[in-house]
Amino acid sequence: LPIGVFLLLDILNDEYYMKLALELAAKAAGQTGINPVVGCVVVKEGRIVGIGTHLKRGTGHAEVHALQMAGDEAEGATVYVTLEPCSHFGKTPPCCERIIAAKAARVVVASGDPNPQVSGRGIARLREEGIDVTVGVLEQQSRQMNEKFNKYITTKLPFVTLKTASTLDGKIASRTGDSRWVTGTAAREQVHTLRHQHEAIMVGIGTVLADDPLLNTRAPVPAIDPVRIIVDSSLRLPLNARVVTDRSIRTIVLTSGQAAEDKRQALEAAGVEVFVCGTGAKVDLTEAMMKLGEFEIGSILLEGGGQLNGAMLEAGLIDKIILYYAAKIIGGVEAPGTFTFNGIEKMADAIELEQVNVEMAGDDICVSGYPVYT
Ligand code: AOF
Ligand code: ZN
Repeated sequence: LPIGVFLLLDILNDEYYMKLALELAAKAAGQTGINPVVGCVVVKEGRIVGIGTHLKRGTGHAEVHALQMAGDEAEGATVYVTLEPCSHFGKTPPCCERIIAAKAARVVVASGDPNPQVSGRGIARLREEGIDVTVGVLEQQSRQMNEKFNKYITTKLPFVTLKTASTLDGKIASRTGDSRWVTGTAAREQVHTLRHQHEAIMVGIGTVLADDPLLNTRAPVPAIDPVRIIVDSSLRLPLNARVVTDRSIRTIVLTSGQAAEDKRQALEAAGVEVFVCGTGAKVDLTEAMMKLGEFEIGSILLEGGGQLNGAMLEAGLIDKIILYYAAKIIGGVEAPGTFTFNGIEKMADAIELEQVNVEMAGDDICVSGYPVYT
């Protein structure tokens, strides 16, 4: 066979095992906190001898689990890992040293680790020991899978995904306030998967006063409830709201420097955490994101309503937008919309989305993309 064919087969093999490692990683999406999702597959002489996934922050990294399974078979093997093996002592020891100790011959990495404590040092350390390292196999998939981690680890700010459910004319409720239901069951189930995959869910006080939601995750199988975050500048949150009385989930209220001190104490006594953000009459959202980042909230699912969505967008704090549209039109000058803000003057100043994707969710349409702030 010509050499080109061997090279091609080699590439197909690398992608084959890396795809498996990515699939292992994807299953843990939402359960690793501020840590990335990572999968690892160890292959010796054409056989898989170890597999592993990072399951929870503070517990073993993917490579550790896979090498543990491989045991002595790891010697001379190829290690496929979706993220550059770490080189630092975090909550666990460095994976590159573990790979070196196992005497692996080759390491295939999907993408580099943007963590400033790693960022190329893991790969360099492996090469230093004479291990053959290939980087960039299915890199895009790995990066996309860790978009939340990538932002948080480089900025210490949470990755914010905005989700809305509206009619085709952009209304989230009718002019009488009726909103049950805008979209169908398939879209609503996807939203609960999104809740599972974010560390926190954030809504405005208007939504809480209108719907008294529980803001938990309700999926066909048990799933993780995100921390609840309520943006409430003047602390209008009633002490008998379900987000206050249900103590099974953490609730954080973001408020302004001008909110009443006695109400704040009453909420704290009821078990709610209150963060004062800025000195003005409105919550300083940029400061709020910095504060949440300091408290290790790495990702937030923003579920509006329109006022908060508009304010977050105007402040340039939304990273990803997922819009569900029901194929319905309801009109209503007073009917609330997805984004309530003063708006731009010229079409040329519109906030555009890039990497736009459109797909069906049951009978509803799902449009997603990443806003570009200029
Ligand atoms: C890997 N494999 O499976 C993961 C990695 O505090 P620690 O010890 O869990 O370290 C967390 C950092 O390690 C995290 O920020 C990221 O840079 C890397 N995560 N690395 O080689 C893994 N989860
Ligand atoms: Zn590691």
